[in-house]
Amino acid sequence: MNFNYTDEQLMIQQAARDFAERELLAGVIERDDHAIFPTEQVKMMTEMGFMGMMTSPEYDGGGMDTVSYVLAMEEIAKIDAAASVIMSVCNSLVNWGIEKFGTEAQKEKFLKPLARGEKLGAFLLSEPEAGSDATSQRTTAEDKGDHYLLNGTKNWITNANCASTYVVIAQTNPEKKHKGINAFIVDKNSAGISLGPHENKMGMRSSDTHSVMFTDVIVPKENRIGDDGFGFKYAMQVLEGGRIGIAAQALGIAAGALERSVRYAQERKAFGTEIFNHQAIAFKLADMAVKVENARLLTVKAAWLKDQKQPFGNASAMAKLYASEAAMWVTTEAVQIHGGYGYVKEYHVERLMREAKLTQIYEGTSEVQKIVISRSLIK
Ligand code: COS
Repeated sequence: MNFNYTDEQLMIQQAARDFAERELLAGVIERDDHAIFPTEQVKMMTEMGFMGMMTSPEYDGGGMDTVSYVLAMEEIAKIDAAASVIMSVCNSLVNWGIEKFGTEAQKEKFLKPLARGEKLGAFLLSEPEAGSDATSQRTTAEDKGDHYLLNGTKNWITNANCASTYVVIAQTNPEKKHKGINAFIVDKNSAGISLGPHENKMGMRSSDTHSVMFTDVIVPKENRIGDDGFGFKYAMQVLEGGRIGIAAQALGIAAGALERSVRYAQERKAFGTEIFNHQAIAFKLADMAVKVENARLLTVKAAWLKDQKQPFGNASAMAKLYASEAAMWVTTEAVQIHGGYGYVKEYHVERLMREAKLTQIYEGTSEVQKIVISRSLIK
């Protein structure tokens, strides 16, 4: 067993940390307040290769491993979790699935521009009535011979507006239930696609979230990913990888809250001494540090298993469950340690707490992760 990162992994971690502190920190409160998309920052992340970092060089990506991705995600999420989710959707929900299951033509046409960051991607699975119950897809993809006709509505779609390339999950043969579901690559500029208003969210406010409506959208047959009926399994496998990204994001949020709390506890005085010297605070920090470290170990292990081409679905569910619950707990304690200052925006921890909440919900709620983990116990 080797707990050391490679020189390359450490270099990526450092680059992400420097970038986040230099470029993301300054405007993060304002972007969150006014729900402003980080256009310039995303452009820089693209130039640094973060949007296609796990895609292989053969398809114009950075060819980095999942451990490097986790390290970069953690550093970016520490400062601006909304920027990190834009990156995680592109890397793990869109690019990875197309590279693993797409045809050569799909990779040439869609993956390469995504990996170069010229285009951003979005993954459209959730619907008004299909969140956790992902098999209940109401969006239909009618087989019309040489093309499919898409109709329906997708909800809470990250990158819905900024993306050019959608991966859409839809039902082709309802009588076959989940075995009738397909995954399609859809050009966002296709006729018949419209977006709902930007969602006014509790946290991750600057990420770009909308509902997306499809009305008789023509999708060429060659845009279907995998065999007919592969769509549900496709979504499940893509989410296995996605959950490592969200675990890393939750880890970053928790680690950011811990760092801020340690700093604050050494500056703030009460009862004649820095509050760090009060055991009530020091022990909170100790408990926070243990949770952050546990989250890191589970997340890096899931990433490592994926890099070793070993099964990682259960590990990613554990990492996502643990890291997101830890993030919620750690950020709540961080606000408590900061007292009144924690409840105002300038100290960042209230934002981290709002951001943590979403990690318990998206890409499978904590309860869904428990379904995955508990089922694996009796397999
Ligand atoms: N990889 C490959 N196949 C998988 C899979 C995985 N990780 N998980 C399930 N499947 C397959 C099953 O093997 C089954 O196939 P067969 O019928 O051929 O045996 C099929 O998919 C249906 O699986 P299952 O019966 O387990 O489906 P359930 O309806 O019970 O759903 C959960 C399982 C709840 C785990 C799933 O629906 C889920 O993950 N929901 C949350 C979705 C989500 O994360 N939404 C948020 C999106 S934000 S982008």
